[in-house]
Amino acid sequence: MLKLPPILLQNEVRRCLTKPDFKLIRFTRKTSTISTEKSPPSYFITTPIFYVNSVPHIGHLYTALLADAHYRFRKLKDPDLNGIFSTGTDEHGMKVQQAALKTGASPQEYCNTVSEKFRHAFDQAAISYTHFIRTTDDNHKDVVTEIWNKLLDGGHLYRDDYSSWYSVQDETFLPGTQVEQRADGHHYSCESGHKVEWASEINWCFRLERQRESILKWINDKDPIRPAVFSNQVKAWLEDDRLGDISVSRPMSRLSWGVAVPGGEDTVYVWLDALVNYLTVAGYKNGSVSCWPPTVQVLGKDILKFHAIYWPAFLLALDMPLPERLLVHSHWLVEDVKMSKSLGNVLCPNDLINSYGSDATRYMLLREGVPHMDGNFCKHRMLHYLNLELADTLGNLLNRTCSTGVNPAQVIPPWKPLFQSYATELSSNLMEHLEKLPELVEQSYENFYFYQGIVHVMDALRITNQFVQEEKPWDLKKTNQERLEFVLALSLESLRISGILLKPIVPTLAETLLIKLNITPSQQTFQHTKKNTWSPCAQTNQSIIELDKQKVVLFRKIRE
Ligand code: ME8
Repeated sequence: MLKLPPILLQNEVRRCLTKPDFKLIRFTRKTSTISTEKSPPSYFITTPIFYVNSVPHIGHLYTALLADAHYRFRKLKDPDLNGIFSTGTDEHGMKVQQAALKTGASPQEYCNTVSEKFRHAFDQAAISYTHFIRTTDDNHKDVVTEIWNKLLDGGHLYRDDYSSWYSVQDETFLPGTQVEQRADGHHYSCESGHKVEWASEINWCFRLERQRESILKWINDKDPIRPAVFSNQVKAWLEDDRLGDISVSRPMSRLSWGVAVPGGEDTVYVWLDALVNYLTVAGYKNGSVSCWPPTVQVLGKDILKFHAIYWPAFLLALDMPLPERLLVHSHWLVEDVKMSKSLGNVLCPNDLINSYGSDATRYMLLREGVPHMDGNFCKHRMLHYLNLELADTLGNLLNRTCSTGVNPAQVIPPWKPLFQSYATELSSNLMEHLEKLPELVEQSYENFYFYQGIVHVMDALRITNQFVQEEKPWDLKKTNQERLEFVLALSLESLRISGILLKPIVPTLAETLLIKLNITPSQQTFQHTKKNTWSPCAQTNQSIIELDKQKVVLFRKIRE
């Protein structure tokens, strides 16, 4: 066991995470100990856990997709990556308690049913999570109890009379300044528009004020919140004098569906319970975790305050390192309108997947969504992109270059130095684009700008189509066999590189493409996109690759 001075904690833990032989990381008040057993995961990405008061919609799927595409990209870069990707369902609290009551089922039965719907939707969309956590899992409840005791022992909790507005929909207390009375006489949250009720109760409070300066320092020093616009928002909240402490329990007489506060008559506030899920996933037990801190935590802008203020405050109180990055994304509107049950415009992932398939659904959301701005789900435009890009630009290019009319030998010809003599402005432009493509895509994907990465790939494919059009391989077949080989070698190389780079976005479609090109799984890594066939190292061991015999239709045009 190693004993580390607290000042070294963050750096040391990070260093240890990259070492092959450490297993448990232990955080205590003044020292940290790390036991030396086995290699811990070196990448840890999370999504929020979703409330089961209603069924999944495309907003939930989008969050999961952002995390999934990032995780898949990291695995593309490092196929041996030992990573954690967690998602799951948030099943306690007033909102879920009330939703269950309406159905007549017991809260647990109700949660089982809805949680399964989330899991099913994510499975259908090929979300490659490693952990699906439910807050009703026994091991999670044990962690919440342990964390509660730690906060109490550390002097971070106190009993107090607490009077405030409570929004059940947002599961949050709100000061009077954030509440407005409307013509119907009821009070509503100014921010979310949800109805609030007056609550006056004796609760446990958490000393949030104590952590204010440290959180600000974390944000200023580490700049962990992306995009920057959300960082500014958090700083403004932290600089507001009215921040105050927060209530972290509700009387059991009001809220029974949750984790009981040890030895009392209270239930743990649903947000403390929910945020602790990240520790449960990390294997928290007796103050130790097997992987910490999270590499990236993905969340929607609606829960920024909980993740950028409450969550770091809890971690600071526990003497634990803070997440490396919070990736905040904006919301999806449907045909320019906010999704809501009452408007009946909630888009369910299963409906989309059943109509268009998993890859198409993934492509639509990742192609159109940008983290810093609300996205508008316009079916007409999405179908246009799918047909234009997946069916025409990508699918048709594969058909053309693999058809027996153009490619009678059914091969990817090896690159020959004399191909240089056939170079045109367009082919040189294409080669240049393909050489830069991996780096451009890496920058985009790493920063969660998946749409940008996709655009770079589609640009390369569009140039490839122009190149094929210009070279007319169907004529070259009769006139110039060697030039035909050049055209096929370059355009199929473009498809190979694009196929690998599209794996995080449309995994099944990319796999079909790469199988057709006979690229073995071990040759489908990010490294392989950097080695093109005309690079000097590739020229020595080039051989003919036979195309797979199976006929494929990569993406069937959608006609509506
Ligand atoms: O807040 N567009 O759960 P939740 C994009 N249980 N993303 C959206 C969206 C939209 N229109 N609507 C929701 C909770 N989301 C808590 C979280 S975590 C410790 C506890 C996504 O079911 C987005 O990620 O209300 C948002 O932050 C999350 O769903 C809220 O899900």
